[in-house]
Amino acid sequence: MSANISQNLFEEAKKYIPGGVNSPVRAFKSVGGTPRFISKGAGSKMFDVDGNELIDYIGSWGPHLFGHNPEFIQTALLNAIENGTSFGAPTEIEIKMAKLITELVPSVEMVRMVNSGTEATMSAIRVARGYTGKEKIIKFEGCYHGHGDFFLIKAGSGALTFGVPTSPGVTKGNAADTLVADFNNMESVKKLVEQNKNEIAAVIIEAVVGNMGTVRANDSFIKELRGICDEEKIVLIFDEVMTGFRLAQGGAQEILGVKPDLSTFGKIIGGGLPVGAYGGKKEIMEIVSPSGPVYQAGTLSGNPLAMNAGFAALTYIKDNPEVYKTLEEKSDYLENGIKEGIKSVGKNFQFNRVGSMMTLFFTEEPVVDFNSAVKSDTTLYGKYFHGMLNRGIYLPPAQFEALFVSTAHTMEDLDKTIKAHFETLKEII
Ligand code: HOZ
Repeated sequence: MSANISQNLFEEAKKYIPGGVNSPVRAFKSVGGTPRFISKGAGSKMFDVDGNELIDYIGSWGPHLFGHNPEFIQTALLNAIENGTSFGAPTEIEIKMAKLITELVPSVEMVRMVNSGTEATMSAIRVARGYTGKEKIIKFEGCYHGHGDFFLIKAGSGALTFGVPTSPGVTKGNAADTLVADFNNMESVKKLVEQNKNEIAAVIIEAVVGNMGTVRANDSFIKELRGICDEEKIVLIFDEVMTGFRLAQGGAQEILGVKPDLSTFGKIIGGGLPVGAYGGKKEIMEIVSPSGPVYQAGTLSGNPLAMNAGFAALTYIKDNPEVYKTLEEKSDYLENGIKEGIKSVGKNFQFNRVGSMMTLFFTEEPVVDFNSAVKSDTTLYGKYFHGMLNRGIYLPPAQFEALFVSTAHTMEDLDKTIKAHFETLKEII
């Protein structure tokens, strides 16, 4: 598969953009080789500038539940753009969007739009601190909540991929207010709560993690976490930037049966445009400015293009709840094929899947938390990634990420993927 044009663009990009990319994982650094520059997406496919057609399992890291560029989102955008791109003043679509989110996610009674998942998580923490009058937060090792200073401590995703889970530039002060617990380990949470009595404002978690690869919180763990937050008056925040509206209409909280106090969203609520949101209990959200004292603002927040695209996506989900059944069937089919492929080479590599999010870990021990995830052989993942890419399958260019199935993936795509998987494993094991 030729990548000459991508290679030239990458060299050019590196002169003007740090590392040649605007977000680290896409540079292919952990898998080696040349990142593909994409010229177009349609349905389940992406097309690179070298003319290669790729079956895409990133889907812009989650939002493309219906594949690339579905007609109903194009139409919503084209209609919106006729009326202007940004006003910095309220529009009616923002109310429709907020109402729809509160309808689909019962724990969300009020919601504020922002421009990215990072903004959403940073703002949710500020609100939790303002609401409780406390300063410390608990996050989980390997969970990633965007690149806000106080989250870049033992973080997952790109931070983990590049081996600097705690970034330079994060001050000691910021780090001191962030306590790190072990995912799926209630004892570690209890210990921190005990040691920091009445000081913890919030616990933030990806209840189904996408950013150390796919890892689901145990039912008992997440219920106990809810319990301890209630007892200690700690705001429980679910980071649903990846899982919101992807795993179910009501996100990870719906499938786990636990209601957080605040939730953060991104990706799909912009239908593929840059957007984020945080929301939750009215009593908490009402302290956000201008109804309350906690300041948070943004000129592009509630941007009419993003709102119209997102509203089209969420309306589609509301009107067609069977999309989740379709996603489950397709994902299940892919899972079976992948597991057969693993067996065919006599290995027991772990495959974690929750709905249409999944990860093949190159380790034979169950992956339930950060420590078990990092046992994966990342060199082998790199070989696997390239074997698949050479066969036209585009996977996350890092072991510690999820891959995403969309309704646009056809049976032919899935069969082609499974065939490529068998061949690649045979080649690299
Ligand atoms: N690490 C991000 C997803 N978990 C990747 C974002 C991007 O490169 O677009």
